[in-house]
Amino acid sequence: MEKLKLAIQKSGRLYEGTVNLLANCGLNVSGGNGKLISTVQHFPMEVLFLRDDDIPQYVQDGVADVGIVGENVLVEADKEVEICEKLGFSACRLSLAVPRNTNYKDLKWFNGKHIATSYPRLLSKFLMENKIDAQIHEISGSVEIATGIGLADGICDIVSTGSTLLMNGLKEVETVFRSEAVLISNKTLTPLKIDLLNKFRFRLNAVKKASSNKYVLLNAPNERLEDIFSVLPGIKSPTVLPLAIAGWSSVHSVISEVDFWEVIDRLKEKGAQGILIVPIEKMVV
Ligand code: PRT
Ligand code: ZN
Repeated sequence: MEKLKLAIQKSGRLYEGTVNLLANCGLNVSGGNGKLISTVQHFPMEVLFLRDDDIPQYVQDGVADVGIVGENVLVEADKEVEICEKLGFSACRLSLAVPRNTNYKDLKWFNGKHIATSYPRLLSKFLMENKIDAQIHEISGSVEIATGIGLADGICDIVSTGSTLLMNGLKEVETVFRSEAVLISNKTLTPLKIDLLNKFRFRLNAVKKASSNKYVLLNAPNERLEDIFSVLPGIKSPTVLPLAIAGWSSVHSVISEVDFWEVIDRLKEKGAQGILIVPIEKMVV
């Protein structure tokens, strides 16, 4: 039976998020111990464990059908692949940073300066768009020490918490690119592989939707229900069940993580009591 070949990072910052997301989709994989390939139970999928930098190329060439990789690596690699889904983990940004004591006002500061980076393609596109004429020094690692050792005036590197910059006496001054993990696919999949990919994406979306929504249960006097429904649209409409006490109901619905606190405040104002919020595991709508 044909299997969908998925390339994922074998270890590193993408690994845990990827494996957790797959597990939430009912796809249990385990790498480690130098394993290169693993099969998945109950779904026709084979998982290839690779270095993240190699994933775009493998997917372009069809060695893997799909892959999970950071957008930063994908765009820098500049390969012919399709982006299918943004996955919402391993969020980070590619930023320009300069020594902390620099009198930096705006991007023009970089004119005529030397910038060290592992992302020459993304950086040169950004500099060109902003009409900045700077010299790019491509280095493959430890970019954060480049100014300290006199190799460059500034750096362009991946930042998430900012603590690496801080520890190296640097300050972040511009964001060049925002990144998160994405699912990519080969551009010429067979109809059978496309069908498998759609099944996989269906699971991913059910998990993504569930994690951005909460199930809410509350009690309210019957005369306040209409008011409460106006704040709680639910998927179709809220579920209403009578309580053992006459004149009261229990209302069940789904609310999005984004406006969660605002909705809770408004529910309280409208007379809701005993509000319970429960996580949702999967959501198929
Ligand atoms: O071995 P392999 O080649 O597979 O892995 P790798 O070492 O090249 O990559 P890895 O595992 O470090 O990162 C994989 C992906 O995670 C990156 O391509 C990004 O998409 C994403 N990601 C998210 C990050 C970070 N956060 C991150 N903080 N990648 C790197 N960093 C590094 C950054 O380079 C810098 O050195 O962490 C440091 C900055 O972190 P803060 O928290 O101090 O700001
Ligand atoms: Zn890498």
